[in-house]
Amino acid sequence: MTLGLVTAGESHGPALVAIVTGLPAGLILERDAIDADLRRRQQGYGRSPRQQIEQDAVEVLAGLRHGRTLGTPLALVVQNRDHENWTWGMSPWPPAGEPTGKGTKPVTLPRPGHADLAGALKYGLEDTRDALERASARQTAVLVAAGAVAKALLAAIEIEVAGGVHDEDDLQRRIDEARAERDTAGGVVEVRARGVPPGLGSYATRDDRLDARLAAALMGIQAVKGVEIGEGFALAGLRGSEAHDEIVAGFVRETNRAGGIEAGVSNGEEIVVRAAMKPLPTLMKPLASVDLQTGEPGEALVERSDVAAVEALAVVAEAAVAFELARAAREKFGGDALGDFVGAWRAYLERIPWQRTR
Ligand code: EPS
Repeated sequence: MTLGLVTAGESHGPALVAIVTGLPAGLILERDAIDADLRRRQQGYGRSPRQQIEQDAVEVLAGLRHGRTLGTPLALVVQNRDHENWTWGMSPWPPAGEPTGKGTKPVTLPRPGHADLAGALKYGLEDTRDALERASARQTAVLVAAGAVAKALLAAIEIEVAGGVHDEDDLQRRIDEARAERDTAGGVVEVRARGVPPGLGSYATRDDRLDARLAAALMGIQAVKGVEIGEGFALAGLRGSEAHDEIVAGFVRETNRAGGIEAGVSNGEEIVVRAAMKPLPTLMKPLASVDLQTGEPGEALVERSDVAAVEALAVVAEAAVAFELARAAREKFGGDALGDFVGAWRAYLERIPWQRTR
């Protein structure tokens, strides 16, 4: 038993879609809780005016009846309100009538750092919009909806996941300065998960390792260029005697430099992961580029965008971590009905001599 997730959707297309498989039957979902996370993702300093157009809210098309999961694929949808300005440009079918609205002219000046050039070369595109629309971080909206579902499942086994900005102190100042210079800014976010029992993930194969999965999930978010678990990169400079977390009575630790994961397996301490976001690649003062049509030097595409989306990343990273933890928990505790899943978790906690401290 495992959880599956597939998403689809272009930034200015009609809607974003996620299908979550492998949920147990009988999990109660709160629409308000999902929508609250969608709103959190939209807020934050430095976002584009796009966020005043969108009012993200979840729609459920399948897998739920009267607020309870059916144990069948759960289909989630978040509409793109901005699509009404792109009905010709982003029409799924050949558009009727004269070009009107946004996205009608091909984009041929790729932005360094975005998917434009890679997509054009790889897929043989003449209009980089065919790449950038899907590569856009807009799709993180529906990932957050799936993450909210994962958080509901984790709550049933008393796991809580929370993301926040790591270098909060000077973030706003850095964003203000970047905006004033028509530039962009990045930052670091941190996600913590409390209540994770020892034994999620495995050292058996690379694909089972919880740290590898969390890193892949975080790296899979747009603009993330670095991930660390616990003290991560700083551990490399320490001696072994300073780097590891001694085991004390109850099989718990007094320090948590490992960030709650050893050998790819949770060890019962808080899980701590960080993700570094690069400055966003759409600049109002564009970098050098080359026109895909003419081969002539030019300046990269300039279009409406965020100055920074670090606070949004904190919410998205929280969702990604929650989804991976829920997936590992489904693999460990299984069960077709929610009660089976929770019962297996309880029995496991009774079996192991670990003393739960939080
Ligand atoms: C994005 C570019 C901007 C962001 C977008 C991600 O879109 P637009 O050009 O429509 O303003 O606002 O993020 C969202 C729309 C969102 O909801 O997070 C990009 O190129 O990745």
